[in-house]
Amino acid sequence: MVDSSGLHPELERTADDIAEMEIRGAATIADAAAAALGAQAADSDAETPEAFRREMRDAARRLHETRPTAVSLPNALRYVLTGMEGETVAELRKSVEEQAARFRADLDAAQDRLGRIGAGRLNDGDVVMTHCHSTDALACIEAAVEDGTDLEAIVKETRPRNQGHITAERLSELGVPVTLIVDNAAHRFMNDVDHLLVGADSIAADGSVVNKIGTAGLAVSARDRGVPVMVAAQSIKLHPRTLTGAAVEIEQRDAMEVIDDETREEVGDIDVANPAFDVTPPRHVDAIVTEHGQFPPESVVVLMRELFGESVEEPWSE
Ligand code: RUB
Repeated sequence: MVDSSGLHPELERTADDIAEMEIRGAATIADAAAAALGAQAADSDAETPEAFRREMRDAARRLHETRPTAVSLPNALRYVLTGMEGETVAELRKSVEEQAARFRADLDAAQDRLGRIGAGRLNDGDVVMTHCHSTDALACIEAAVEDGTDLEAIVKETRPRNQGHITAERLSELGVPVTLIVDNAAHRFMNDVDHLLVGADSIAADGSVVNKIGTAGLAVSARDRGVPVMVAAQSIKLHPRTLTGAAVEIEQRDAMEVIDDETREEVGDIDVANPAFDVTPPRHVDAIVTEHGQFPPESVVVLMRELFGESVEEPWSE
Protein backbone atom coordinates (compact mmCIF):
# COMPACT_ATOMS: atom_id res chain seq x y z
CA MET A 1 0.00 0.00 0.00
CA VAL A 2 1.21 3.49 -0.78
CA ASP A 3 0.32 6.61 1.24
CA SER A 4 -1.28 9.83 -0.02
CA SER A 5 2.07 11.12 -1.31
CA GLY A 6 2.15 8.01 -3.53
CA LEU A 7 5.24 6.74 -1.73
CA HIS A 8 5.44 3.39 -0.02
CA PRO A 9 5.98 3.53 3.78
CA GLU A 10 9.04 1.31 3.41
CA LEU A 11 10.51 3.74 0.91
CA GLU A 12 9.76 6.71 3.20
CA ARG A 13 11.33 4.83 6.11
CA THR A 14 14.42 3.98 4.07
CA ALA A 15 14.80 7.61 2.98
CA ASP A 16 14.49 8.83 6.60
CA ASP A 17 16.93 6.17 7.81
CA ILE A 18 19.50 7.16 5.19
CA ALA A 19 19.14 10.86 6.09
CA GLU A 20 19.45 10.07 9.83
CA MET A 21 22.34 7.65 9.17
CA GLU A 22 20.50 4.68 10.64
CA ILE A 23 21.38 3.25 7.23
CA ARG A 24 24.87 4.46 6.35
CA GLY A 25 27.97 3.65 4.36
CA ALA A 26 27.90 3.97 0.58
CA ALA A 27 27.31 0.31 -0.33
CA THR A 28 24.63 -0.21 2.32
CA ILE A 29 22.84 2.96 1.21
CA ALA A 30 22.83 1.76 -2.41
CA ASP A 31 21.52 -1.66 -1.39
CA ALA A 32 18.74 -0.17 0.75
CA ALA A 33 17.74 2.29 -2.00
CA ALA A 34 17.41 -0.49 -4.57
CA ALA A 35 15.36 -2.57 -2.11
CA ALA A 36 13.08 0.41 -1.44
CA LEU A 37 12.47 0.97 -5.15
CA GLY A 38 11.63 -2.73 -5.45
CA ALA A 39 9.12 -2.44 -2.61
CA GLN A 40 7.61 0.68 -4.17
CA ALA A 41 7.13 -1.16 -7.45
CA ALA A 42 5.72 -4.28 -5.80
CA ASP A 43 3.00 -2.39 -3.92
CA SER A 44 2.25 0.34 -6.43
CA ASP A 45 -1.42 1.21 -6.94
CA ALA A 46 -0.67 2.95 -10.26
CA GLU A 47 -3.33 2.26 -12.86
CA THR A 48 -1.50 3.38 -15.96
CA PRO A 49 2.07 2.87 -17.19
CA GLU A 50 2.57 6.67 -17.13
CA ALA A 51 1.43 6.86 -13.50
CA PHE A 52 3.72 3.96 -12.59
CA ARG A 53 6.73 5.55 -14.26
CA ARG A 54 5.97 8.88 -12.54
CA GLU A 55 5.66 7.14 -9.18
CA MET A 56 9.02 5.43 -9.62
CA ARG A 57 10.68 8.71 -10.57
CA ASP A 58 9.16 10.41 -7.48
CA ALA A 59 10.38 7.55 -5.31
CA ALA A 60 13.90 7.78 -6.74
CA ARG A 61 13.92 11.57 -6.25
CA ARG A 62 12.89 11.16 -2.60
CA LEU A 63 15.79 8.76 -2.02
CA HIS A 64 18.22 10.90 -4.01
CA GLU A 65 17.55 13.94 -1.82
CA THR A 66 18.67 12.21 1.41
CA ARG A 67 22.48 12.44 1.28
CA PRO A 68 24.51 14.11 -1.45
CA THR A 69 28.04 12.64 -1.37
CA ALA A 70 27.89 8.87 -1.85
CA VAL A 71 27.50 8.39 -5.61
CA SER A 72 26.49 4.78 -5.04
CA LEU A 73 23.01 6.17 -4.30
CA PRO A 74 22.35 7.84 -7.70
CA ASN A 75 24.20 4.99 -9.41
CA ALA A 76 21.80 2.50 -7.79
CA LEU A 77 18.73 4.57 -8.67
CA ARG A 78 19.90 4.95 -12.27
CA TYR A 79 20.58 1.23 -12.59
CA VAL A 80 17.10 0.31 -11.41
CA LEU A 81 15.20 3.00 -13.35
CA THR A 82 17.02 2.48 -16.64
CA GLY A 83 16.00 -1.18 -16.42
CA MET A 84 12.31 -0.22 -16.17
CA GLU A 85 10.73 -1.66 -19.34
CA GLY A 86 7.32 -2.77 -20.55
CA GLU A 87 4.00 -1.71 -22.04
CA THR A 88 1.78 -2.50 -19.05
CA VAL A 89 1.94 -1.75 -15.33
CA ALA A 90 2.48 -5.45 -14.65
CA GLU A 91 5.46 -5.59 -17.02
CA LEU A 92 6.94 -2.40 -15.65
CA ARG A 93 6.50 -3.62 -12.08
CA LYS A 94 8.21 -6.92 -12.86
CA SER A 95 11.14 -5.21 -14.57
CA VAL A 96 11.77 -2.89 -11.61
CA GLU A 97 11.53 -5.71 -9.08
CA GLU A 98 13.91 -7.86 -11.11
CA GLN A 99 16.34 -5.04 -11.77
CA ALA A 100 16.44 -4.09 -8.07
CA ALA A 101 17.08 -7.72 -7.10
CA ARG A 102 19.81 -8.01 -9.76
CA PHE A 103 21.48 -4.82 -8.53
CA ARG A 104 21.55 -6.12 -4.96
CA ALA A 105 22.93 -9.51 -5.95
CA ASP A 106 25.62 -7.87 -8.14
CA LEU A 107 26.55 -5.59 -5.26
CA ASP A 108 27.15 -8.56 -2.99
CA ALA A 109 29.12 -10.44 -5.60
CA ALA A 110 31.23 -7.34 -6.40
CA GLN A 111 32.12 -6.89 -2.75
CA ASP A 112 33.20 -10.52 -2.48
CA ARG A 113 35.37 -10.21 -5.60
CA LEU A 114 36.86 -6.93 -4.42
CA GLY A 115 37.59 -8.49 -1.03
CA ARG A 116 39.55 -11.32 -2.59
CA ILE A 117 41.55 -8.90 -4.74
CA GLY A 118 42.26 -6.61 -1.79
CA ALA A 119 43.28 -9.55 0.39
CA GLY A 120 46.15 -10.13 -2.03
CA ARG A 121 47.79 -6.93 -0.76
CA LEU A 122 47.70 -8.04 2.88
CA ASN A 123 50.49 -10.25 4.25
CA ASP A 124 50.84 -12.41 7.31
CA GLY A 125 51.68 -10.28 10.35
CA ASP A 126 50.55 -6.97 8.79
CA VAL A 127 49.01 -4.20 10.84
CA VAL A 128 46.18 -2.33 9.10
CA MET A 129 44.89 1.09 10.13
CA THR A 130 41.22 1.79 9.38
CA HIS A 131 39.10 4.93 9.31
CA CYS A 132 35.30 5.02 9.67
CA HIS A 133 33.37 1.84 8.79
CA SER A 134 33.59 0.60 5.24
CA THR A 135 32.10 -2.74 4.22
CA ASP A 136 34.35 -2.77 1.11
CA ALA A 137 37.46 -2.29 3.27
CA LEU A 138 36.30 -4.94 5.72
CA ALA A 139 35.68 -7.38 2.85
CA CYS A 140 39.45 -7.27 2.10
CA ILE A 141 40.34 -8.07 5.69
CA GLU A 142 37.67 -10.76 5.88
CA ALA A 143 38.96 -12.47 2.73
CA ALA A 144 42.54 -12.32 4.03
CA VAL A 145 41.50 -13.83 7.36
CA GLU A 146 39.65 -16.59 5.50
CA ASP A 147 42.91 -17.34 3.68
CA GLY A 148 44.58 -17.78 7.07
CA THR A 149 46.45 -14.44 7.05
CA ASP A 150 47.17 -13.12 10.55
CA LEU A 151 46.37 -9.41 10.75
CA GLU A 152 46.11 -6.79 13.46
CA ALA A 153 44.12 -3.59 13.25
CA ILE A 154 44.50 -0.09 14.59
CA VAL A 155 41.01 1.38 14.38
CA LYS A 156 40.36 5.11 14.52
CA GLU A 157 37.20 5.96 16.39
CA THR A 158 36.15 8.51 13.71
CA ARG A 159 34.52 11.45 15.36
CA PRO A 160 31.88 12.78 15.41
CA ARG A 161 29.78 9.63 14.78
CA ASN A 162 32.28 7.00 16.00
CA GLN A 163 31.75 4.58 13.12
CA GLY A 164 35.13 3.12 14.17
CA HIS A 165 33.25 1.32 16.93
CA ILE A 166 31.36 -0.67 14.29
CA THR A 167 34.64 -1.52 12.55
CA ALA A 168 36.18 -2.59 15.86
CA GLU A 169 33.20 -4.83 16.57
CA ARG A 170 33.25 -6.46 13.12
CA LEU A 171 37.01 -7.05 13.24
CA SER A 172 36.77 -8.56 16.72
CA GLU A 173 34.09 -10.91 15.40
CA LEU A 174 36.56 -11.96 12.70
CA GLY A 175 39.17 -12.68 15.38
CA VAL A 176 41.43 -9.76 14.38
CA PRO A 177 43.12 -8.14 17.41
CA VAL A 178 41.97 -4.51 17.52
CA THR A 179 43.48 -1.44 19.12
CA LEU A 180 41.00 1.44 19.18
CA ILE A 181 42.55 4.92 19.11
CA VAL A 182 41.25 8.48 19.10
CA ASP A 183 41.56 10.19 15.74
CA ASN A 184 44.25 12.55 17.01
CA ALA A 185 46.54 9.60 17.81
CA ALA A 186 46.70 8.34 14.21
CA HIS A 187 50.03 9.94 13.27
CA ARG A 188 51.67 8.65 16.44
CA PHE A 189 50.75 5.07 15.47
CA MET A 190 51.67 5.37 11.79
CA ASN A 191 55.15 3.87 12.34
CA ASP A 192 53.49 0.65 13.54
CA VAL A 193 51.27 0.30 10.47
CA ASP A 194 51.76 -1.60 7.17
CA HIS A 195 48.64 -0.36 5.35
CA LEU A 196 46.14 2.42 5.60
CA LEU A 197 42.90 0.85 4.37
CA VAL A 198 39.82 3.00 3.75
CA GLY A 199 36.63 2.88 1.70
CA ALA A 200 35.13 5.56 -0.54
CA ASP A 201 31.84 7.35 -1.03
CA SER A 202 32.81 8.68 -4.45
CA ILE A 203 35.82 8.48 -6.71
CA ALA A 204 36.29 11.27 -9.21
CA ALA A 205 37.56 10.87 -12.77
CA ASP A 206 41.02 12.20 -11.79
CA GLY A 207 41.31 9.50 -9.10
CA SER A 208 40.50 11.76 -6.14
CA VAL A 209 38.90 9.80 -3.34
CA VAL A 210 35.97 11.26 -1.42
CA ASN A 211 35.59 9.52 1.92
CA LYS A 212 34.82 10.18 5.59
CA ILE A 213 36.21 13.45 6.90
CA GLY A 214 39.76 12.87 8.12
CA THR A 215 40.79 10.55 5.30
CA ALA A 216 42.77 13.24 3.46
CA GLY A 217 44.90 14.20 6.47
CA LEU A 218 45.40 10.55 7.32
CA ALA A 219 46.66 9.84 3.81
CA VAL A 220 49.17 12.71 4.10
CA SER A 221 50.35 11.23 7.39
CA ALA A 222 50.65 7.76 5.82
CA ARG A 223 52.63 9.18 2.89
CA ASP A 224 54.98 10.92 5.33
CA ARG A 225 55.74 7.55 6.95
CA GLY A 226 55.84 5.53 3.73
CA VAL A 227 52.68 3.60 4.55
CA PRO A 228 50.76 2.52 1.43
CA VAL A 229 47.26 3.92 1.11
CA MET A 230 44.73 1.39 -0.17
CA VAL A 231 41.18 2.40 -1.08
CA ALA A 232 38.61 -0.41 -1.33
CA ALA A 233 35.76 0.72 -3.55
CA GLN A 234 33.36 -1.16 -5.77
CA SER A 235 32.76 0.38 -9.17
CA ILE A 236 29.43 1.88 -8.01
CA LYS A 237 31.63 4.36 -6.10
CA LEU A 238 32.89 5.79 -9.40
CA HIS A 239 31.28 9.18 -9.94
CA PRO A 240 30.43 9.35 -13.66
CA ARG A 241 29.42 13.03 -13.67
CA THR A 242 32.98 14.00 -12.73
CA LEU A 243 33.94 12.85 -16.24
CA THR A 244 32.28 16.03 -17.48
CA GLY A 245 33.84 18.26 -14.85
CA ALA A 246 31.19 18.15 -12.10
CA ALA A 247 32.49 18.39 -8.53
CA VAL A 248 31.41 15.97 -5.81
CA GLU A 249 29.18 17.72 -3.29
CA ILE A 250 30.44 17.43 0.29
CA GLU A 251 27.63 16.91 2.79
CA GLN A 252 27.51 19.37 5.69
CA ARG A 253 25.84 17.83 8.71
CA ASP A 254 24.25 19.23 11.84
CA ALA A 255 26.41 21.03 14.42
CA MET A 256 24.72 18.92 17.11
CA GLU A 257 26.85 15.95 15.99
CA VAL A 258 29.94 17.91 17.07
CA ILE A 259 28.75 19.69 20.21
CA ASP A 260 25.43 19.58 22.07
CA ASP A 261 23.43 22.77 22.47
CA GLU A 262 24.07 23.11 26.21
CA THR A 263 27.86 22.83 25.89
CA ARG A 264 27.82 25.14 22.91
CA GLU A 265 26.02 27.77 24.92
CA GLU A 266 28.58 27.44 27.72
CA VAL A 267 31.46 27.84 25.26
CA GLY A 268 30.04 31.07 23.88
CA ASP A 269 29.24 32.58 20.51
CA ILE A 270 30.93 30.20 18.09
CA ASP A 271 30.33 28.78 14.65
CA VAL A 272 30.50 25.01 14.19
CA ALA A 273 31.39 23.33 10.91
CA ASN A 274 30.68 19.66 10.33
CA PRO A 275 31.64 18.50 6.82
CA ALA A 276 31.04 14.75 6.63
CA PHE A 277 33.61 13.98 3.91
CA ASP A 278 36.85 15.23 2.41
CA VAL A 279 38.82 14.76 -0.78
CA THR A 280 42.10 12.87 -0.90
CA PRO A 281 44.08 13.76 -4.03
CA PRO A 282 45.28 10.88 -6.22
CA ARG A 283 48.94 11.55 -5.41
CA HIS A 284 48.29 10.33 -1.87
CA VAL A 285 46.64 7.07 -2.92
CA ASP A 286 48.56 3.93 -3.92
CA ALA A 287 45.78 1.67 -5.14
CA ILE A 288 42.05 1.68 -5.70
CA VAL A 289 40.82 -1.88 -5.29
CA THR A 290 37.63 -2.63 -7.21
CA GLU A 291 35.85 -5.83 -8.25
CA HIS A 292 37.48 -5.35 -11.67
CA GLY A 293 41.01 -5.36 -10.27
CA GLN A 294 43.22 -2.78 -8.60
CA PHE A 295 44.11 0.50 -10.26
CA PRO A 296 46.51 3.34 -9.66
CA PRO A 297 44.13 6.28 -9.02
CA GLU A 298 45.12 8.10 -12.22
CA SER A 299 43.93 5.22 -14.40
CA VAL A 300 40.55 4.70 -12.77
CA VAL A 301 39.10 6.99 -15.45
CA VAL A 302 39.53 4.19 -17.99
CA LEU A 303 37.27 1.91 -15.96
CA MET A 304 34.83 4.77 -15.45
CA ARG A 305 34.50 5.38 -19.21
CA GLU A 306 34.12 1.68 -19.88
CA LEU A 307 31.31 1.29 -17.32
CA PHE A 308 29.42 4.55 -17.71
CA GLY A 309 30.39 6.08 -21.07
CA GLU A 310 30.23 9.86 -21.40
CA SER A 311 26.54 10.50 -20.88
CA VAL A 312 24.98 10.09 -17.48
CA GLU A 313 21.23 10.06 -17.24
CA GLU A 314 19.30 11.14 -14.15
CA PRO A 315 15.94 9.51 -14.93
CA TRP A 316 14.40 10.82 -11.68
CA SER A 317 14.76 14.47 -12.84
CA GLU A 318 12.77 13.96 -16.05
C1 RUB B 1 30.83 6.22 5.54
C2 RUB B 1 32.15 6.23 4.85
C3 RUB B 1 32.64 4.93 4.30
C4 RUB B 1 32.19 4.81 2.82
C5 RUB B 1 32.45 3.42 2.26
O1 RUB B 1 30.35 7.49 5.86
O2 RUB B 1 32.77 7.25 4.66
O3 RUB B 1 34.04 4.87 4.31
O4 RUB B 1 30.80 5.07 2.72
O5 RUB B 1 31.65 2.47 2.94
P1 RUB B 1 28.96 7.64 6.64
P2 RUB B 1 31.26 1.09 2.21
O6 RUB B 1 29.10 6.87 7.92
O7 RUB B 1 28.80 9.12 6.85
O8 RUB B 1 27.88 7.07 5.74
O9 RUB B 1 32.55 0.44 1.83
O10 RUB B 1 30.49 0.30 3.24
O11 RUB B 1 30.45 1.42 1.01
